[in-house]
Amino acid sequence: MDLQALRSEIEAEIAAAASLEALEAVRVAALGRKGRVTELVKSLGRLPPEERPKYGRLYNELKETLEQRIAERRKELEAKALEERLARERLDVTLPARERPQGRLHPVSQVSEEIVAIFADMGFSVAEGPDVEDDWHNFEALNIPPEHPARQMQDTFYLSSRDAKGQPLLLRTHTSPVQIRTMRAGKPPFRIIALGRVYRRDYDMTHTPMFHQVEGLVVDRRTHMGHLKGCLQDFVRAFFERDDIPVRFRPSYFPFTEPSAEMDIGCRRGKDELVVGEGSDWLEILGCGMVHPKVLEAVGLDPEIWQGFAFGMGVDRVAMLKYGIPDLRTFFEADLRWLRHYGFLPLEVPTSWGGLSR
Ligand code: 2NM
Repeated sequence: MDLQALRSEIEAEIAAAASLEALEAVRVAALGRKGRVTELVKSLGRLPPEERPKYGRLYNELKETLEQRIAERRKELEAKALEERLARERLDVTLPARERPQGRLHPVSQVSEEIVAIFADMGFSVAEGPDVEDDWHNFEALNIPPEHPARQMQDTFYLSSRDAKGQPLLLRTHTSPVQIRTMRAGKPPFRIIALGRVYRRDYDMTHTPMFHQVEGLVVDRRTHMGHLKGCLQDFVRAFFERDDIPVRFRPSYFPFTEPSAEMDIGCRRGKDELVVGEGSDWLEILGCGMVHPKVLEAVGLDPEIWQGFAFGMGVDRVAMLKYGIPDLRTFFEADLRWLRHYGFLPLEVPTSWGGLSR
């Protein structure tokens, strides 16, 4: 028996094994229970006794050498398999986690986030309150008594349930009751905005029975009209993303402010277009004023110590102006084609430093 030849043959098979499975087959054929080397060891019994130790040693050497070769080859093949798997499963971790999302943010959501980002930068916090209000928070505390013409002006949705005083509950006609609740619950100074749904009985090209308002309130010991003007001028310039927008304040009337004003911004009216922020025309953008002493008294603040300014603006309307959406009624039709056209990518969060709308 040529042990040298057998050894070379099996070593060649080991070297030629291209996979772990092939190597295992080589091992079984050589060193398995019926393998060629195993059979050799078994045949020792048939040799004359004096030759057994010599061949025993040789066979053992052969077996150990082959086991070692196989172990080495297995290591090589395992390393190769790992390399291949790593190459196959290679992942670029800098790729976006998902494809572009299909869903879009409604322009009202986008513009609400833009407005919150601007006022948050100025140090305002966001206050919230219920959509279903009582007469006191929505009217009485805001210096709108029952027979006041403003109450007829506000076409209110009344509910059939009543509050503790027997007055019918209602859907808030503005977000001002949030300011009333916030002032009653906390201690001045206040610097808040309230943003959300409001309801009025009205429906045409420019009015829907539900729409969105943002109102702001600043109360401190020395707050004055100059603060109001600077704050609101900064706001519209940040919102329309142009720092040269002309603004003007016109005297107006609201029951809850004295004096009251309306703020206009410069605009240009073309045949079928409205350009905001330049031109010699004016466009009304919001109402504002100094909080009426009676409103401060209603929430338990001494108007001789505390004073403040407030403002209110239509979110839907400024969304239409900023993003050129012509008909308010389309906002609430839940038309997916409309949303695909006018909507915003949900992961592009507006910040005043990253560009509000990009
Ligand atoms: C406006 C215009 C002017 C306003 C007043 C208040 C409160 F609660 F502080 F008295 N909140 N909002 C206000 C003032 C709202 O909307 C056109």
